[in-house]
Amino acid sequence: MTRIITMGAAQLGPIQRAHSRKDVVERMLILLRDAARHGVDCVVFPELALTTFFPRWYIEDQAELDCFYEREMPSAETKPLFDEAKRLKIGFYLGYAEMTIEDGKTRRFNTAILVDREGNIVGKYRKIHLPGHKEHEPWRAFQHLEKRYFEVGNLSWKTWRTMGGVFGMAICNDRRWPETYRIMGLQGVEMVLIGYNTPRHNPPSPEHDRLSEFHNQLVIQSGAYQNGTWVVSVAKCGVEEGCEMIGNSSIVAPTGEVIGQALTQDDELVIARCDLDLTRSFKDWVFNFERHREPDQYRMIVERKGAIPPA
Ligand code: CDT
Repeated sequence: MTRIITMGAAQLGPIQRAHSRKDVVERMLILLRDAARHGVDCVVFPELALTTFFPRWYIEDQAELDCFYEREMPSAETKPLFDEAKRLKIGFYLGYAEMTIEDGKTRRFNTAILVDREGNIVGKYRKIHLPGHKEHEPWRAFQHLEKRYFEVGNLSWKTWRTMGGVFGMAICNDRRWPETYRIMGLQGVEMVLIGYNTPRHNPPSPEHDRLSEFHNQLVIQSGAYQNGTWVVSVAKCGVEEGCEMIGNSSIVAPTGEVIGQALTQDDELVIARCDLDLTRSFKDWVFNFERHREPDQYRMIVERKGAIPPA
């Protein structure tokens, strides 16, 4: 038996600060139409896909900062993307900075939505692992102020039955943490969608810079295999406002193998036919959670936050 879904990793090259949402949506429409020509069912756009990666700057003026957030989805600027995707019958994942009012309080999240092939928003995820720092650290070549500009996501990781499979979402730094995949694995996920912005240079640990692509591959391939799921992981990349971000957008099979990968650091569409039933032999045998997991022995994972080595 096969359940094929054709996935498109819609990598975006750099978005400079001067680029408007309209400019970006036009680039997305080009990728979307290319996807349609190749019979793609669902495309994945990156994290914070509508603007430049603004956490690289310490911005004190709240009004200036707020320009990077979306107050509604779709908005007048993003509606053409929703309309065209619906017309072409293509689902999509879209990452954006969300500003919302909940219980009379303004809240800001690093968010992704999943839209089905009929144009309905079927799922929302708010990034949980926020990397970087909260205060201005002028010694850095550039800032990484996600901890300042976003709250920790409050929706956990869910999965949704849509487009013929069980879909889940994560955002960028989440992909480095095994808990991310396992929580979706425990909900039977078959297709994990991830968008990212990964600067090559990490100021506190520059000795890791040369390993950026390797670490990217390592985590998505292991996450896929250990949970018997497909992973489509998509970059915004290239040199954005003087800061280089890695590409390497990938489609990974439940075998752990990369079956499609971007070659550029620019707008690029990577396509793969993904058989959702390829998840079965992993979910039924080596990673049959019901048969082999021992949750009683894992209590420390939720009871302890930081490592405490023996005395
Ligand atoms: N956007 C994002 O989460 N980027 C991080 C950079 C880590 S270094 C602060 C990532 O994990 O790729």
